[in-house]
Amino acid sequence: MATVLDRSAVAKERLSIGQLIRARRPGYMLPADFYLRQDVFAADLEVMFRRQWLLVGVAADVPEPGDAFTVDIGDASVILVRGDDDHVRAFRNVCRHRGARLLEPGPTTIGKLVCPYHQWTYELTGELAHAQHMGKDFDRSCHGLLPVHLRVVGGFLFVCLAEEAPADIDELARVMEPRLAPYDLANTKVAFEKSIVEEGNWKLTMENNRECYHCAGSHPELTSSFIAADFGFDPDALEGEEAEEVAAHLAKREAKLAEWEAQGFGSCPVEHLSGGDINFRTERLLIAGAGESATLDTRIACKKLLGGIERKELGDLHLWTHTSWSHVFSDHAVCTFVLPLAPDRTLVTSKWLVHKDAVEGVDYDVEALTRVWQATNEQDAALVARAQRGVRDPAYVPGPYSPFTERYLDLFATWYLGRLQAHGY
Ligand code: 3BY
Ligand code: FES
Ligand code: FE
Repeated sequence: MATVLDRSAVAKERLSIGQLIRARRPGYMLPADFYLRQDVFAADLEVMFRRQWLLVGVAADVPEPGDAFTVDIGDASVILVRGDDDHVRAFRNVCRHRGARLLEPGPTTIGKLVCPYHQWTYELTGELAHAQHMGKDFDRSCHGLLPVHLRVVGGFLFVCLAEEAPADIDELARVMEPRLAPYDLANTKVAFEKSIVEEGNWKLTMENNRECYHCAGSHPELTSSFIAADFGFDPDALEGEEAEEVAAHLAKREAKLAEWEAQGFGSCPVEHLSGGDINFRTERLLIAGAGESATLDTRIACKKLLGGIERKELGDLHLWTHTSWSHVFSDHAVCTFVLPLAPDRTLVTSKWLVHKDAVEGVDYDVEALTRVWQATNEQDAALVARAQRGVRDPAYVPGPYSPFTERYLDLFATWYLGRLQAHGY
């Protein structure tokens, strides 16, 4: 009862964001206002989205020169385009004349970027090529598109809207580039993609992804291939058959990692950075069953393997960032990233990548390829919406995280609050 009263007192007082940060109990979920308030959402957009490196796509989104797409980060829209020199660049999607939006959402292919308003025309390098009626003294070189930091890491596209982008993307690149190199994700194609608007705060989406506590209860498809124990378990709570299964998995894991290491694929041990600006985690995970891919039968879904890979059973090389999760298998990769739309709405986009020469209907079947993660995403969206509805209820008080299966949530929440503080909140 006391806690419910406390919560309404907080609501009446309306704590500042700094006070809210200090009100969070370590090891517990965040106070409700973090998931509900417009000013917290604005702070999140500023600190977690505009100043951070964000995974927003894959090189396969823009396979050929002239291919472009846009991504909206709050009010800011960014164009990603592959130039004639084959380099991918990013620009603010705002005309330097009177500010009109240049490109509409969605993929497109262009020779030059022509503003629909008065036809100012930009090269794919961002330079202003033509602007009629501006007089002979008009300096085109001062009116190029505003560049946005872009970094391609092993086929993943990261952008950063900050003037000065955090330098520790170098650390992510140092770790991920050799891990991703054998899969040659730059030479893949998007076999399928899907966006879902989740009815919840983006942090609930991320918290939900950072644990597999809910997997047994909610993900019948995913758990055919995904091993929840790799994301933590309470050793004292394991009994009988379950204890034996986990022990057998851990022994198999040791042997497998040693085998991959010996064969030159790399065991890719856990690297987890959440102390500075950037937050990422990567590891080569084992896959259950036949051990090949995140499919219902745990076998590859695409006959043509990624890169020059010949071995089907290479585990699941995963990468988490603070707004994304990706899983790379021998035959395909699934990359998912989030963009916040409102305090209680989040856009979640997944892309399934296969070798660029793989032929649909011959090498792969889209339904079989996407079945597990499509089902998982739908199930997760329902869980996030359920969590948001509960958090909005005046009876919500932050509950404790499991020290075993939810330790990444605690790390995430602690890192998040630290970032807000580092930026003056
Ligand atoms: O996608 C992921 O990486 C996480 C790991 C645990 C639950 N979720 C599926
Ligand atoms: Fe773009 Fe005028 S606003 S050409
Ligand atoms: Fe899930």
